[in-house]
Amino acid sequence: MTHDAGAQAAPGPTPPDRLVGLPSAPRCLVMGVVNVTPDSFSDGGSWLDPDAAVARGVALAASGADIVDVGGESTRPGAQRIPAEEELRRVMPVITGLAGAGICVSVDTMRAEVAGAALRAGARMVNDVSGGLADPDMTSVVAAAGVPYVINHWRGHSADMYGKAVYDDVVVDVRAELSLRVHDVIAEGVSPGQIIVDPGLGFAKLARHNWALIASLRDIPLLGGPGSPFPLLFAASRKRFIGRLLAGPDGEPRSFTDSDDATVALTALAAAAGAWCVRVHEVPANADAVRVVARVQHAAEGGDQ
Ligand code: PMM
Repeated sequence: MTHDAGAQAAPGPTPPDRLVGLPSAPRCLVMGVVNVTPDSFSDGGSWLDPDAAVARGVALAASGADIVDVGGESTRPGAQRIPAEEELRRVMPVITGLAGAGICVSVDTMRAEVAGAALRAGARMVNDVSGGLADPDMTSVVAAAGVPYVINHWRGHSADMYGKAVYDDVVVDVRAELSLRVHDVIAEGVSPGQIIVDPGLGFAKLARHNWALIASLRDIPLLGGPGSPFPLLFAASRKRFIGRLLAGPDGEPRSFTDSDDATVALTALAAAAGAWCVRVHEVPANADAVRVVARVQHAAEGGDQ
């Protein structure tokens, strides 16, 4: 697959026949994260209590999140899987509470059983970091519900993913593998208009792979076939490669919370490159950044003439 240099996903509101059920705005959207886990990268343990998690999701929405992403299984490097019952126990009260409060909820899960329960409780989209590879029943659940579906680039579970971080050309390879997944899930009944793609920063990728993908972000959604270019979800927030870039003189990586300013810089770059949505742990500065980018894009299109 070749790079389509110069092409980009068009900015502006989502067309009415795409991503049905989700908010739409003439800017990049913002997805706030609530990890209901004891061990996620940056916020593990903070929102394990259901009431605290619901309050966090409400606060994220109040501070500008268009969507709140609720996950119950950590995908940090080396993480071991948890039983489905435990994942359900963690996320269901939170999804029920947030959806009941009128918030647009996304469920971050690799399991069809969890996705189905979350959708029945009011979640409006499925964010599957495995892109349907972890659970063969996932696509039929998503297809039957007709909801938007995030296909994240993934090569295997977190326990051993770095052994799979081998690419000839990471941009070409990620696009080719995403393209295959998109083709397969469409063949399994998912509507092309409900597909969102994500380059999967940190998933079977070393820091240099993440930077190369970010440098070619405009090319990622151009996968050919029905639905292309696809809306792109960008999820760099607080990931380790940012902390490593910002390491102090002693080589110690910057902490997760102290890399939030760099996350905002990446949000601005992603929005300017046509990202549909950014997934972030701290919302306000990112919500400002996407508005600034949209205003500049408006001017660039001659909107001030
Ligand atoms: N990363 C994490 C969790 N969910 N979802 C998508 N679509 N893309 C990602 O890159 C992604 C994700 C892990 O990050 P966290 O534990 O800090 O939330």
